[in-house]
Amino acid sequence: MEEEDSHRGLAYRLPANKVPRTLKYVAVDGRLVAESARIWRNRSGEIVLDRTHVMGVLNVTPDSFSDGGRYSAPEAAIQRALEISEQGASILDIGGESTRPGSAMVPAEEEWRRVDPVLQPVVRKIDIPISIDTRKPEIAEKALERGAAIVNDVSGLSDPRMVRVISRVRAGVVVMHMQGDPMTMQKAPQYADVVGEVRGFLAGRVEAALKDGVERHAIAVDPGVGFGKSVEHNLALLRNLDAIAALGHPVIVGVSRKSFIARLGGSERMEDRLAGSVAAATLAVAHGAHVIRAHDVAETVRAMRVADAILASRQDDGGL
Ligand code: HH2
Repeated sequence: MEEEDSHRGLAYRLPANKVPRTLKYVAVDGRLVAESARIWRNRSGEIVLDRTHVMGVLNVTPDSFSDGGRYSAPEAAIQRALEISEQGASILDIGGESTRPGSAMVPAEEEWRRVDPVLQPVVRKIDIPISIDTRKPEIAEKALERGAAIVNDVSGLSDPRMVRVISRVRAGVVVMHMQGDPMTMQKAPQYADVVGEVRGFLAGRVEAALKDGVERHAIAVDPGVGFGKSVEHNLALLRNLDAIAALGHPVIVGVSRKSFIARLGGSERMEDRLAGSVAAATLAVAHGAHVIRAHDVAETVRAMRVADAILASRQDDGGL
């Protein structure tokens, strides 16, 4: 076993030809579809999907469900951004609006007032790409002007102006699925076939983005765990992520500290949700996720290294 110094510290480096993904081609509706994504391009370069990447969460909000208020002061937020980068995240996701269940939309001026003082200093200080977690094209546009590289849109590009903002500057994008809107989405989420419907929605939004000039390799997809989904819906999506990965785009999954983790893990306390979050992330990766969005960056990065090594060793066995 070869151990190497990575710039984040000592880490086992997977041999380059051993991509720890579980699928190359998969059958969906009786036909073989695209190879699992290998790169994700953004404005500042590309992320090679030869290992699992962690997207570290930085909420500069007073009311986010797990860390609201903790990083609303710009100095605290900038400090946390540096930590997230040092802990091995591949992407920093900055958000100025909570989309937790029951939340109302924040006016654009207020959202920008929260993000603006943090974004530029952080762009200067860290070298990982920054994504802006927003549903508003005007926020995305300003953030991209200030150096963000990716737009993370939990509304799945519902505002047609968003696609133009992204394609104009060749930004990366996360297209996420949500049923309804944050205010009401958890009241009574309903699907006849949650996996098929989420996959169909994402495929449609990807097609629309491509038509409007967004580059294929810039588009990642996210099933939107907890966004208009019951515990059972979340479990079905996590178990069947390979059907989403078969779209041929990088798959992002955000399970970190979400309420289904509390329900299944047996404790509502925020500080008790780490183990369940890592368990869910690990299985998501085994089912085809490429990027894990997480609050607990150091722990998730370490766990994903182990998960990747196990998945890669399966290829050594001829297990594919
Ligand atoms: N989850 C949250 C926010 N943004 N983006 C993507 N792509 N995927 C997710 O699962 C996702 C997301 C919710 O988490 P958080 O940002 O911590 O909470 P809040 O919305 O309360 O700020």
